[in-house]
Amino acid sequence: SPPVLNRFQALRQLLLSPDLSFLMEAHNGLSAKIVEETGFQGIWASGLSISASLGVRDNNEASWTQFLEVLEFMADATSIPMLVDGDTGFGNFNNVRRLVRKLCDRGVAGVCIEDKLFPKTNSFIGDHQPLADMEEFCGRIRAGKDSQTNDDFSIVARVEALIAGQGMDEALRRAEAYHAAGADAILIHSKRSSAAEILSFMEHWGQRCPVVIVPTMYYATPTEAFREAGVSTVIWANHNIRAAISAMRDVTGRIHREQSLAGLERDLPTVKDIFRLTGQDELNEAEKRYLPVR
Ligand code: SPV
Ligand code: MG
Repeated sequence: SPPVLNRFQALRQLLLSPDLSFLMEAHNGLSAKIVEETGFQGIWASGLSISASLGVRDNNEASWTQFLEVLEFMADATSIPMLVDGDTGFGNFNNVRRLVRKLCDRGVAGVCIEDKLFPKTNSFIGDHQPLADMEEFCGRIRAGKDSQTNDDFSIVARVEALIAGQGMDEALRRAEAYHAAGADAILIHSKRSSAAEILSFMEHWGQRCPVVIVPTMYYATPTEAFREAGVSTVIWANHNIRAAISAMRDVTGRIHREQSLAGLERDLPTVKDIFRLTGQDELNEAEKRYLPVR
């Protein structure tokens, strides 16, 4: 049987394996558990989703340590690897160094950093987002790689050139520079409703290193097209927070209208299900072992 991989090795393998892999968004410990028990091999800890779940904007309004607290709950709640959305790295190379060390400490298998400036703006907002200087961003990648305290920690460099309207040549130039700076994979992002520019990037890039994509806006593209293009990993980036919003609106609206729980109960997971998800049984067993018998 194959050797059991730790989480750092598992993410590395997911990125390097020739098969198409998938990361599913989660934004807290509970959603991370649901992603794991559904059978996903890895978690995307989305900045947008975690921010939204805290009721703030995806503009680094939550501090990086507040973000880290959420990530710690997510990592503790699961055993599959997590790729964390590290936004810009929360500053310059020095902030990236501290971030990477803390993520390694907490069992987070990898971080994605994007070539923009702190405080970041979500890629789907506005037209002309300023990009980081390419050399400066390479320094952030090198500093991150030099700071990882686990050899198998991964840094994914996210290229925002297409988002910023700077064209394919600039996207390829930056991807090449970030790869040379030591990035373990490139995330190429697009806000188009067609995957054409992503597929074109794949063609030009070849297989120089693993490529990660986020088909939020080109959602109608068949997954087979990504497989055929040689994409390493697809991130389903925000679909649990969006599902949570519709589920919460639905139940809150019904209770508000009906002023009763009678018609609702059978449509919801039971309280027992919550106990199961959070491992209540384990505590009951532990109490037998550790509490004095009275
Ligand atoms: C996120 O999920 O926070 C991402 C992906 O970074 S996106 O929202 O498409 O920028
Ligand atoms: Mg993000």
